[in-house]
Amino acid sequence: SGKRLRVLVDMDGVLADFEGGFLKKYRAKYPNEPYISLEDRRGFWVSTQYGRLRSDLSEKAISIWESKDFFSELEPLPGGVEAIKQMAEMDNTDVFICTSPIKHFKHCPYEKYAWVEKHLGHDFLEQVILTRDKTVVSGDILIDDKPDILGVEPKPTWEHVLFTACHNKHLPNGPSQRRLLSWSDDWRAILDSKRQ
Ligand code: BVP
Repeated sequence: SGKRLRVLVDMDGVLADFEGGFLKKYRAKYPNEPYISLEDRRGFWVSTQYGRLRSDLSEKAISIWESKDFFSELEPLPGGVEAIKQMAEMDNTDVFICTSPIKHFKHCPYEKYAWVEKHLGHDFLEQVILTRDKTVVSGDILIDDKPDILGVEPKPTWEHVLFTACHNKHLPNGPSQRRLLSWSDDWRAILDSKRQ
């Protein structure tokens, strides 16, 4: 009953395994350099933590996700593809993938579309929103692993549901911030809680 529910789902760290894909390719390209295990990851920005490890490692990290085939070859995170397909088939529910491309635009935007076509099908390309500012996109829920989602709109329409990732799992939960622990968690209950 009531109006349709609009769900925005982030891509890196929620549908696609950015952290796992990064670490695998970083270790392959720089086998003699130190690295940060997924267990030791803290903070959203991989480049920042690598830069603190040793200042030259920030640019080495950046070189990984700026490389051709990085985004297209990311593995799906467990249950994500199935969940978003099921979400899209629910009554009165509109689902969009809302993702921020890197500013090195040679490969990333193209490969994000290629990933969606490969894993979710050609028709799902209609649901892709590429934006560097998610606060100007309207929706009821944004499922995203980035703890702080800021932009020019101080009062976004969506409730941010924090998707648990290696870099945010130790953060204390804010007063009102809800979490989705994984795609095995009860995402249907979170959606239902927003329906009128
Ligand atoms: O495209 C991803 C990778 C990039 O930022 C984008 C995050 O998009 P959302 O998940 O918010 O949609 N990215 C870039 C850096 C460093 C750049 Br310098 C990083 O450390 N981590 C990261 O995810």
